[in-house]
Amino acid sequence: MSDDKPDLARWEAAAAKEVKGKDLTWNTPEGIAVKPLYTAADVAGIDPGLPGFAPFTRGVRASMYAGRPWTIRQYAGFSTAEESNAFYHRNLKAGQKGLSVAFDLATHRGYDSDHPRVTGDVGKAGVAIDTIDDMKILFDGIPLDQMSVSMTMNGAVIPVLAFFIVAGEEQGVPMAQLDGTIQNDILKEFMVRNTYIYPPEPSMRIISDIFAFTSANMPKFNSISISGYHMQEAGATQVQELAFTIADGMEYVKYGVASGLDIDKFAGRLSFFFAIGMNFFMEIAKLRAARVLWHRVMTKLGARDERSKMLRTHCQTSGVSLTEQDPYNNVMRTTIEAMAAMLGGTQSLHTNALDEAIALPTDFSARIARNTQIVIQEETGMTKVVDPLGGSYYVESLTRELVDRAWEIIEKVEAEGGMAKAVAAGWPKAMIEEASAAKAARIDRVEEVIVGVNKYKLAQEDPIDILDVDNVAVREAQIRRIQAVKAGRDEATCQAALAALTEGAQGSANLLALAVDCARAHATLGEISAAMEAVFGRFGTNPTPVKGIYGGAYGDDRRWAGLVDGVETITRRKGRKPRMLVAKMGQDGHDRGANLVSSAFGDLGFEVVAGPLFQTPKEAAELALKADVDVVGASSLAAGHKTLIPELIQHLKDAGRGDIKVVAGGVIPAQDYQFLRDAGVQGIFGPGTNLVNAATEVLRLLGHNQPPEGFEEAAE
Ligand code: MLC
Ligand code: 5AD
Repeated sequence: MSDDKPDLARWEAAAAKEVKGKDLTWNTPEGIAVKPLYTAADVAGIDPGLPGFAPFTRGVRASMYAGRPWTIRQYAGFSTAEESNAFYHRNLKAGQKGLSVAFDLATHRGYDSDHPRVTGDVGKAGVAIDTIDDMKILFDGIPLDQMSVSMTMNGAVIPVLAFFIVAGEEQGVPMAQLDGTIQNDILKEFMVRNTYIYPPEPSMRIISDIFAFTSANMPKFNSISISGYHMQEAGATQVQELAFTIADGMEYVKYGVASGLDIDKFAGRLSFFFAIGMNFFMEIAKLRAARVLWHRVMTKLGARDERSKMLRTHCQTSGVSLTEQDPYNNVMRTTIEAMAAMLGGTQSLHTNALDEAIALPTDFSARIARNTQIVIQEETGMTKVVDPLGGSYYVESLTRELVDRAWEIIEKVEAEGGMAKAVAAGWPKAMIEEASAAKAARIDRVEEVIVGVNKYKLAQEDPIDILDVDNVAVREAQIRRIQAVKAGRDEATCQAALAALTEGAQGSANLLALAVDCARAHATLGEISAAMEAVFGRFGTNPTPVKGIYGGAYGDDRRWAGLVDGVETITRRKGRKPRMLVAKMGQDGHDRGANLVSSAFGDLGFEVVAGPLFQTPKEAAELALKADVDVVGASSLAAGHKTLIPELIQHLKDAGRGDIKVVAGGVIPAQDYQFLRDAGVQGIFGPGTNLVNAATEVLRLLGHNQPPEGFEEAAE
């Protein structure tokens, strides 16, 4: 009998015969060679231990979801505090368990709604919060001693946290009882998300001040949410996301310790945040690997308390994995991702809505997203067993591989002096952008399938109902409230509190403590931010698009060569290369799309002017004129397009350069296309646009009408 027992060699032979010798290894974007079969041989020497015990591979709690399921925490916010508050109440009534506030971009960047730089942004990508009055309305009827509240805020973290503390006080809840999380993760902002305000050094000081304040006064509050989410959204591989997030965490701990805090006094309240994309097992292994890595790192940094070494995390299903095309497919995608998050052992989860690729959720799409989690928790029995994949040959082996690969990157970061230095040097951002360009090329070349986008496309898309926020009306309402607050406050007290904050920024007083005084004195978010900006300054950078990755993926592809020819033809005709400004207007810092476009068009032979972030339409127009471009590509991912792009076109016309073509790309719903065309936009490239097709369109606009012989639209 035992002679008959098949061994690995026999399996290999049998499999090779079935597939006629084809290599079944899957080389993932992380560079991991995934084999078609894992066996006991792959987990030799691996002991994942038990849940609730170090190094927490199998979860941070002994009973995990069998004891208490993860928190259903849906990120939301739009328009005014009143509207967002009503939305929260409806969601909580329908089974959501924790709150998570999305602020608008004006708030993120420390501007009041009446600031001239934010006309397109107010109330659009989140809720507008200018004063303590707004914050009180936001949590009206929500007991802050019982409800845990996450606030995604990084740039304007000091005024927002101060408003939250004072809103609690006014509800009669002392700050010691406030339960929740503030994102407060600035390093990843400099790398990928871009809602910073101040330069890196004072930004890091702000984080240490928050650690000091919350560890002394708010024992239930998680002082940071160290986020890899946005790295994956920006195109990072899972290994990059894992490594840079853990390395960011290490850096914050080192700064906290350097500021004089005892590591075990604050480290137990650090939390994490990861994206969960479509590579199901990789994501499960990533969360397990993250816990192992954090335990290792914190032991190294001298933590003694086990709580300090325990990686607790929130997860969000991946926005970038969802599509505008055939959008109901997004429900399946989100379900798969939610399952990966729970099988990986997350503490809290946001599931994206099916309209993610084009708008903020409606009541309908929010319901389906929320119910995705409720169905998993309450109908499937999946929560009854702790870490049900523990011991899986594949998952355990992948977990170890991810730990090892991320560790290599972490060691490189450490060798170069830590993440703050690495971020300043720029190489993590460049690494992520290279991964992003490679991924875009894989999708555009259909080496990676996206159903409904590059394969199985619908002949006709039916528009779905989406949420549209009237930013003009919201802005007017906010301005009225700012004026009322300013008229009703004791001006001398308010100005004294603001002056004290400025003085504190010059010295070493705790900025959050001083900002709480400002909030009590009814200073606005913009005023509190400006009081620190007076000392710290405001930070800005210029994008540096990666070269050769997107174009390089095309090799001698004939469509690509045809486009390169087209660019050369235009170059000969004009006596110079065609020039394009890739413009980012408003406070929208989502630059993945803009960076990709800059890279791809640069690789084609365009002279690309990668415009700085946060321009006003006037500034973008001035840059277009100065650089004498032929075309402006306005990239918009935060819904400001209907305000900002028409203004840009008007400025160009006023300068007598209506001949400069303007195209728009990004998160632009089909419902807005006609509006933009009427305003003079000559090409619109929505989510999922193949860059080769977009380039063909732009060349046509520039008068190059003949696609080369044999040319077909890409990705048919
Ligand atoms: C949990 N508990 C248990 C248990 N499980 N007790 C007994 N048995 C079990 N099985 C206890 C915990 O110890 C804890 O108490 C309490 O229950 C709550 O559980 P938790 O697991 O800590 O969950 P939660 O409160 O939800 O906290 C999760 C978190 C936190 C630690 C990850 O930081 C968080 O909620 N983060 C959310 C971040 C977020 O939503 N971000 C949105 C980003 S959106 P105790 O006393 O131990 O605390 C974004 C998009 C953009 O960023 O704009 O770009
Ligand atoms: N409401 C709900 N979800 C939001 N997201 C961003 N802003 C909001 C909001 N106001 C989600 C999207 C996006 C991710 C960063 O967060 O899923 O991809």
